[in-house]
Amino acid sequence: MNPKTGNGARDRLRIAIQKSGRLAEPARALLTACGLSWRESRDRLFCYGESLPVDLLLVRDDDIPGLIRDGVCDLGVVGRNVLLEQDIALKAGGGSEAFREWRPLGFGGCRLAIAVPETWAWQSQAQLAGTRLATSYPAILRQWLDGQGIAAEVVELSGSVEIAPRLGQADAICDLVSSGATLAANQLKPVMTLLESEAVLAGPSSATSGASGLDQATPRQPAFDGIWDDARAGLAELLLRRLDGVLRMRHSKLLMFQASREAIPSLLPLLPDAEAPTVMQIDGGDGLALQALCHGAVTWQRLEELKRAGARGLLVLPVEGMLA
Ligand code: PRT
Ligand code: ZN
Repeated sequence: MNPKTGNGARDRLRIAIQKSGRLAEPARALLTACGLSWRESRDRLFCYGESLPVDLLLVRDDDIPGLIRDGVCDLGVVGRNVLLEQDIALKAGGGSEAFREWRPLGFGGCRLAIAVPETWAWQSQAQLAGTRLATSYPAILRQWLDGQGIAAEVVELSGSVEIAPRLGQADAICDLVSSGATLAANQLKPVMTLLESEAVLAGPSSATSGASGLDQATPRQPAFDGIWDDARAGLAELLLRRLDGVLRMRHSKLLMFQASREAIPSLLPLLPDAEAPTVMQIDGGDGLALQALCHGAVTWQRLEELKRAGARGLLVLPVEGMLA
């Protein structure tokens, strides 16, 4: 099926998210913060968009790239690890690029790492030659091994990868790690990181954008018209704009305070991450009220420094969104 048209022209955008699991709640929360709301179907597999014609399909995360490729869904929220694994596997099987990362979403952070028994004296990856490595990410691992010129056997397992060395199924593993507790509990230690992962917004690969499939460093505005020639192009554009606003504001704070005019030269250097502050005169004299949108951390230490430099009545407010 052609992802450009999917099941024919559509006037609603369909986004696949995980039904249950680590990414399910944060994905919904993020889309809710973008102003979307839904009515849920009785089988809890489909959510009909109410505030905008943007529907949700609740599925297993592994199914998301394929649903985008087949045009069943237009976008998806999925771990970069799953997207990259399926992208490499698809291309290895002779397929062409079908989906790509549109935006990193800032949650579900983890890394895909090689871990070896704690008893190994680890020196370099050359030690992996001739070993058996258990993983649920055979395509990423195989590509990495080939790239390093390491001849090792890849043992594909769908779960419980971390106990494979103890069961004698493998010598070492390649698995997702976040806190490291699972590895430690299985007497394993991480030695190499193959991929830094997080949840991403995935979409069809644009024929006209020229972006490499999973280019993480420079997410580009896709050429929507090259992907959809119906209402979905406008809806995706609207959603991306809101998403960028929400992501940008996530760690931002609005800082409000008062100060005398003379204090301003000492205060401004303490606000290097602030967008041009709004300054208002308050009492017909020297008193000013300032308002600054800070994109960095507004810590207690920073507030104390501002106070020492002459700021009074400091208020720190969360910001829910911004439309530039
Ligand atoms: O049912 P469905 O197929 O949809 O879900 P799933 O069980 O395949 O996925 P799920 O919910 O476990 O993970 C979804 C996504 O969350 C993954 O694809 C990653 O992108 C992301 N993520 C973030 C993680 C972790 N952190 C993580 N720690 N996915 C899995 N783990 C596992 C890891 O495999 C290992 O078993 O947690 C264990 C390690 O955790 P630590 O904290 O002990 O290091
Ligand atoms: Zn899964």
